Amino acid sequence: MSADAPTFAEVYPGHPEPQFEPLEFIRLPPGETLARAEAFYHEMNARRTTRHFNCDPVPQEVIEWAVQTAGTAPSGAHRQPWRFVAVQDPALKARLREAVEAEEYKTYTGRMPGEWRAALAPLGTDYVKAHLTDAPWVIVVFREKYGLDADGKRTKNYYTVESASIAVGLLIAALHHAGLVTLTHTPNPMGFLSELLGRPKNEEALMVLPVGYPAPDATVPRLARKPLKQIFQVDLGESSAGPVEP
Ligand code: IYR
Repeated sequence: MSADAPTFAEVYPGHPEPQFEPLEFIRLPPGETLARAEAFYHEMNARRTTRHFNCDPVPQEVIEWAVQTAGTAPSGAHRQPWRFVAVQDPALKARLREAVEAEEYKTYTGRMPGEWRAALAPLGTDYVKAHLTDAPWVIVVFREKYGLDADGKRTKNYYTVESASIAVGLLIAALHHAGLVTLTHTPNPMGFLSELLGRPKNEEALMVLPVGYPAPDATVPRLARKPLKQIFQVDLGESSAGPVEP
């Protein structure tokens, strides 16, 4: 860094110095780090998205811990621009399903272009969203597009899609770790979800995740995950990992 690097006061004129505290960190022996990295991969690789849920209850506390895990995600300017609305009321789930299916019906029977249809054919998804009423919980994730201060004035948020999507990733991992299944569902358009769940206009639904236990006869599409060599490159690709294959 050059000697004439700007000071904090020059970069952030008029702002108080940020407050720092020591990082709490336990450094693991390298062998344990490797073992944990591998074990976590195996745990997460056992996760599957299924459309077939049963109605066995899941305690609210479990959902709350998973949402707290999601809330540990990093976010743009630490704005934490996410809200998790957990729906368990059967009547509300039924209304949610009805509204989702009305949109999805239009998508699947009309507006879905041929290429998209071809991409989904191997997964066999359709407009019938029984999981929205079968699963004991449906978590609707909203991203806070902008903040509202006490006077109702808009405050800017940053990287809200990225931030809320990272939180969803952690949520999915937490639910799987807890022994539950979920399905990432992205109804389109999503506007009706704000109205149905009484969310303010600064929030926009991002994803819908039914959560619960799989039905005894649950199935999943037969599919393979891309191997490491297809998703990973080290440096310029001359290392043992080789270049990412097209
Ligand atoms: N949102 C629709 C369609 C859909 C789109 C993709 I891309 C998927 O991977 C799965 C479904 C639906 O939820 O059915």
